[in-house]
Amino acid sequence: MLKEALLHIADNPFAFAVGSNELKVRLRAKKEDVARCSLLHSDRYQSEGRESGMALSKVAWDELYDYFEGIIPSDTKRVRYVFLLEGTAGDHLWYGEKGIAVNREGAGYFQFAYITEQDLFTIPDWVHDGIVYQIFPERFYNGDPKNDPPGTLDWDEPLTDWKTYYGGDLAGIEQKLPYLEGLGINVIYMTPVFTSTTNHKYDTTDYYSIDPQFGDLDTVKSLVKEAHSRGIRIIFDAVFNHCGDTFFAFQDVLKNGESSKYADWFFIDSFPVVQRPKTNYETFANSVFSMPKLNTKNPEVREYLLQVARYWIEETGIDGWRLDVANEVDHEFWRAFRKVVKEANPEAVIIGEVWHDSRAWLRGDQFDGVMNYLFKEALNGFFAKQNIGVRTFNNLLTHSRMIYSDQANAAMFNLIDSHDTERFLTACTKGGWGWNEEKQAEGRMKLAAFFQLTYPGMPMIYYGDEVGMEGENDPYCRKPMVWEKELRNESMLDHYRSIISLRKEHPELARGSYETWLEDELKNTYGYIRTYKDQASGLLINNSPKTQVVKLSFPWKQEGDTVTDLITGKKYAVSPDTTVHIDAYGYMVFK
Ligand code: ARE
Ligand code: CA
Repeated sequence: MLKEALLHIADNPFAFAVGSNELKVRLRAKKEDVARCSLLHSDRYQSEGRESGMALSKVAWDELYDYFEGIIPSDTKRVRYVFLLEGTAGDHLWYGEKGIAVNREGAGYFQFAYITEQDLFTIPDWVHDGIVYQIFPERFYNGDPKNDPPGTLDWDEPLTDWKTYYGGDLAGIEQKLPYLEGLGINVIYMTPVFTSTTNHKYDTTDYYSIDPQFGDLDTVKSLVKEAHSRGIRIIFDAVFNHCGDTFFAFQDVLKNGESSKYADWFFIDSFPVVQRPKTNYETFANSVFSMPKLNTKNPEVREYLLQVARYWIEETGIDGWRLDVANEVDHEFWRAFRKVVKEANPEAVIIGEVWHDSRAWLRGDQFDGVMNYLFKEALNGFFAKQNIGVRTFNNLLTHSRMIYSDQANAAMFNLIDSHDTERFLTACTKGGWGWNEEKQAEGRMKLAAFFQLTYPGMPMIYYGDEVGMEGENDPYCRKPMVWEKELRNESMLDHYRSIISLRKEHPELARGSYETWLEDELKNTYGYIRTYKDQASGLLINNSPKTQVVKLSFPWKQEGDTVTDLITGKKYAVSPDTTVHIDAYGYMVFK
């Protein structure tokens, strides 16, 4: 065995409690190097020699490594364990805190001292069944023309730049709840709605008021109440990294300079404050003068923002927050934020906006999940751009799951695009195999949506994707929602509706574990198994432009059983040489 590749740390994400009396452990080894992985465990105070044994299973692999997992039960919550590995060459090694050794004494033990209730990473149960719909309110539906800002364009006028208004608002979202309920989603995440000077509202003027273009406090209350009555939860966007330059505190600094009592709310290099051509204060990104960065080290700022977080939950009953530029705000602030939010509503969810490895925020003390851009990158490369194959696709997904605990993986917002990226269908038109392109792009988009809707974590649908909207990067990914039946892609909409209801009917598709079933680089076919309690489904996708013949084995079935493809209803007998034909860009679900 390659000792250098073995890795376990008695800490998240290699060891994490999944219940008050259950510790999940994960071990990494060189790929195809370890034939069997087991461990001995006991209470930490137990005398040696009285440990229980337990086998771990291989749950995933990527380019270089295999990953093994198991759940150690512990009545006392105090866990001591040592791994025993058997190499594919028949050699044995022990692995504990002291190191890797051929004899058990040389390895010592790993210790998970105590599973404290306070440190347990808990996410609301509803999250496991969450299907999210992202709305950019200015562009979803104009429910109240009376609040339209001057110069509002007609809904069907082409979008030509990023400063225009179309009149979308909260009343519009409320009026379209029946549509969303029919689609099958059960969570709405909307980009910011507080008073601000832009259409995107990421530059907050007033954290305590709803932008009059969108509505007011009553409009929100009514929306939340009506959404809740339909089983739909509402998530707000918290822009706490920066405010708008129209925010009262920054205005005071602009006016009073160094003597402003808000001077320390920001990061100002010198006085007087200069906004253009280059700011002498920190902002979002590079010198975005309208977005001064907030100093969350200052207790007044911290308290102010925490009160905002509490106020909207208590006042309107919203179900959580998505956190803008979350990785540029200090961890201490987010820890305090979690306390406030979960105290106000233990069922609320917290989703950070972090585009990269987010381990530092996903230990149970800050966020529940993040906007899963690692997932997006994998799907974009595989289905849309077609510049990675099955193996790389699997490697990227494995990596994105193995860096997190189960809880974090379940609370991900799994997106394929957003208001900050080109639309997925547009990305699909840029990849592929060069013939019959339009049809293919649609087929690949549908396949990607199928995968997104059958993967662990919360699928997040960006408004309009389900009706075939296209658009390049910001601002063209923010065009007004297409509502006319003649203009929308009905076949795409049917597809979304049917895969969403498939996910709801079969709990393993939402709540189940995930295992790679099959990866065929040449045929571009990929399979995965989802298992939850006594339910299992094997899913097969064909990411190639032609029909493929695939030989399948069904490890969760016996020879002589039958499996049914839930998509076509067709039955197959389980035998050592069961083969199936799968259409170009087709998908099958065997149960
Ligand atoms: C506007 C224009 C843009 C123009 C930009 C230049 O629309 O066309 O390029 O100004 O200044 C909001 C608005 C945007 C607006 C922006 C600035 O929605 O329309 O852009 O404010 O006024 C990084 C951050 C990530 C951030 C993205 C955009 O890490 O947090 O950049 N996303 C959030 C929101 C945005 C919002 C803001 C932040 C600001 O979701 O909508 O923008 O409040 C790599 C990097 C990532 C990077 C990503 C995208 O992957 O690793 O860190 O994300 O690229 O650039
Ligand atoms: Ca309006």
